Amino acid sequence: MTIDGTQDETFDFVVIANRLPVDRDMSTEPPTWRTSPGGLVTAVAPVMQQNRGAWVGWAGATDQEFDPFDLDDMHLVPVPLSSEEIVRYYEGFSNATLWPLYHDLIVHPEYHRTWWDDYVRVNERFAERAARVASPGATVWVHDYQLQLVPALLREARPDLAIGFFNHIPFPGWELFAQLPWRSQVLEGLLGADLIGFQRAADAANFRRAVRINLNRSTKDTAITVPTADGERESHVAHARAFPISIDTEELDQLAREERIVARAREIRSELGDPDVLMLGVDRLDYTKGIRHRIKAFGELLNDGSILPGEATLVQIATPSRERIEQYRQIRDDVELAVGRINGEHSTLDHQAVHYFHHSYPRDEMAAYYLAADVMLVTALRDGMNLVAKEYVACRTDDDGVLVLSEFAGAAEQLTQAVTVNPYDISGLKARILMAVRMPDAERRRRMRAMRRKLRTEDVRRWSADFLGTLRGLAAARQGTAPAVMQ
Ligand code: ADQ
Repeated sequence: MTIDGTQDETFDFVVIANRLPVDRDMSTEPPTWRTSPGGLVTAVAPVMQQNRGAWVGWAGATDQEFDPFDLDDMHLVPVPLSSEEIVRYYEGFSNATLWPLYHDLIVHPEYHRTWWDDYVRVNERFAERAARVASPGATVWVHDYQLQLVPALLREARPDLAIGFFNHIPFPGWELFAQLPWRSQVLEGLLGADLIGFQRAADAANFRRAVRINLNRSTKDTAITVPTADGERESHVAHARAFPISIDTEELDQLAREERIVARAREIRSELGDPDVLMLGVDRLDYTKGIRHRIKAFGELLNDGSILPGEATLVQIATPSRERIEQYRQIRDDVELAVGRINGEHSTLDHQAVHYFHHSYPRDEMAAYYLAADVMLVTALRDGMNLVAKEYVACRTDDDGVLVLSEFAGAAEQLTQAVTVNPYDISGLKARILMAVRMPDAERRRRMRAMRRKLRTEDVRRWSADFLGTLRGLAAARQGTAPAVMQ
C-alpha cells in the first residue's frame, strides 16, 4: 500500500540500490525531481524500459516519505530514511565499518552494535518495499555493500523471485573479513541470491573461501549449496563469480569527438600555460584513491629535478565526498596541505605546479579534461574497478595518452596495456610516472589502441546483459523452466 492508501503496482524487473537515480530540485515550487545520470542508470535503463522496470532506493531527503512516481520511463519507489539512520546505517555501518574493512583497512573500521542494528532495520525496509513491487517470478537486482542482507530477506519473503546481487567494491580476504562481528549474518544475507557478482575473480574467490571457513559449507567451482533456514533441506544453489563493470564506451567516444569538446580540451591546455606534459587525477576525495601518494611522487620528481619546473603540470580534480565522516575531513586536509607545499616550493608567477579543484564537473567538461591530459594517474590503494581509468581510454579518440594504473584497481585486469604501478612504492611510482612522461609516440599509440579495442566490446551494456542473462538462466534451472527472455 502507498501512503495515500492505493495498491502498489508490480514490475517484472526491479533494481534495488541505496540511492534512487534522482535529485530533488528545491528551487521550484512545488519541488520537482531531476534524474541524476550515473553508470548504473546507463547500465540498467534499457532493461528497465523494455521490461517494465522499477527502482527501489532512498530519494536523498531525510525524514520525509514520498509515494512512488514515474520519471523518464522509470518507476521509482522511494525508501524513507531518518537522519539518525543516515548517521548509523549509511555514514556509520556502510561507510565507516564496511568501506574501510572491504578496502584493506586503509583506515580503521569502527564496529558499533547500534550501527549494525540500524543496518539490519534499513535492509529489512528495502527488502519489504521491493517484495511489494515485484511481480510473480520477477527478476530483482540488488546493488552494493549497503544492502548485503537484502537477498536473504527477499528470498524468505518471495522464493519465486530471481535474485541477483552485485558488489561494486572489493570483497576482502578472510583474514580481514574475519574481524567483522556480524560476518556470518552478512554471508548468509548475500547467499540469499541466485547470483552474486563481484568485480574481480579474486573477490569472488575471497567470498567463497569465507563461506567455506565461516559457514562450513562446501563450494564447487562458482556454486554454493544453501540449505533452508531450518537446515533441513537444500534451498537453492547460489553462484559467486566475477562480472567486471564497465562504461558506456560508445557514448564517451562520440562525446569526445564533438568539435566543442576538442576545442575545450585545447582551451584547457592553453589556460594552463600550454605545459609540455599535462598530468591528470580525477577521483572522489576518498582515502582509497591514493591521491596523497600520487602528489608525493610528483613533488619528489620536482624536488630531485627529474621533472623540471615548467615542464609538467598536475591537475587534480577531487569530488567532495562523505564530508561528515572524520577520515574524509582528514584526507582533504592532507591533500590540500601537500598541494600547498608543492606549489609553495615549485610554482612561479607564470607556472603553477599543481592545480587542485575540489568540485564536481559536468560530463562534457570531464571529457575535455581527459582529452587534454597526456598522462592519467589512477593510483588507488584499493578500488573495486575504477571507472575513471576506463573513461580516460574511451575519450582518447586520438589513440594518444598514457594511463598509469594501480595494480590494486580492478580495472588493471582488463586494461593490461596500462603502465601498472604499486602506489605504496613511491620510488617505483616515480619511475613509472617518468616512463609515462617519456614514452615514445609509437608505444603510446600501440598501448592505447589495444585498450580502446577492449573497451569497445566490453562496455556497460555487455556487463548488464551478461549478469542478467546468467541470473535468468540460473533461476530458470532452479525452477525447472526455460529461461525467460530478457531483452
Ligand atoms: P567510485 O568509488 O565512486 O565507485 P569510480 O569507479 O572511479 O569510483 O567512479 C567515479 C565516477 O565519478 C566516474 O564516473 C567519474 O567520472 C565520476 N567523477 C569523479 N570525479 C568527478 C568530478 N570531479 N566531477 C564529475 N564526475 C566525477 C564505486 C567503486 C569503484 C567502481 C564503481 C562502479 O568504488 O571501484 O568502479 O563503484 O562499480
